[in-house]
Amino acid sequence: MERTLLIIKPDAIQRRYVGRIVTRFEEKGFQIVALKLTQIPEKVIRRHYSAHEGKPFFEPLVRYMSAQPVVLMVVRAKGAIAVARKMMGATFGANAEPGTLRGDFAISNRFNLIHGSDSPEAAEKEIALFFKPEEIHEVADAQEGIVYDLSAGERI
Ligand code: IDP
Ligand code: MG
Repeated sequence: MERTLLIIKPDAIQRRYVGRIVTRFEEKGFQIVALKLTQIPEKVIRRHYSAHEGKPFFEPLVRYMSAQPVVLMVVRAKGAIAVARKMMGATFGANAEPGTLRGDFAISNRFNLIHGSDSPEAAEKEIALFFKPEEIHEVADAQEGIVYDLSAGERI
C-alpha cells in the first residue's frame, strides 16, 4: 500500500489543529503507521527541503520549520501521496480551495499547516529521513475490508 510522509507544521500545533488534521486523514480512510512529536534539527530540515535551496523563501522556511516541534506521520492508503496532496490544497493558503486543510484553515503563503510528500521517490526518502524502521508499525488494517471493496482481489 502506498505510504506518504506528513508533517503537521508548527503553526498548526500552536493553533491546536493537530487533532482535527489527524482526524481528516483517519476519516478519509488512511491508516496511521507512524507518528511522533519532535523538533527537527536545522540540518535535517535543510536536507528535507534541499530542492528549495537558494530560493528566497528557503531560509525563513528552515527557521519556521526548525524553531518549534512538529508532528511527523507516516500514513498509508491507496494512492496516498496524491490523495493527501489534494486534501492539503494549494501551497498558499489564500489560493487553496475551500474544503481542503489549507483552504479551510490557512491564509498565509508560509504558515500553511501541513507538508505532504509530492512523489513516491520523495515519500520514501522523507520517511527514511525522519523515521527508523522500528518506529513504523505496518500492522494489518482491521477496517481494510470496509474501507475498500476487496472482493475482486484488489483494493477497489
Ligand atoms: P508544498 O508544501 O505545497 O509542497 P513547496 O513549493 O514545496 O510547497 O514549498 C515548501 C514550503 O515552503 C511551503 O509549504 C511553504 O510553507 C513555503 N513556501 C513556499 N513558497 C513560498 C513563498 O513564496 N513564500 C513563503 N513561503 C513559501
Ligand atoms: Mg513541496
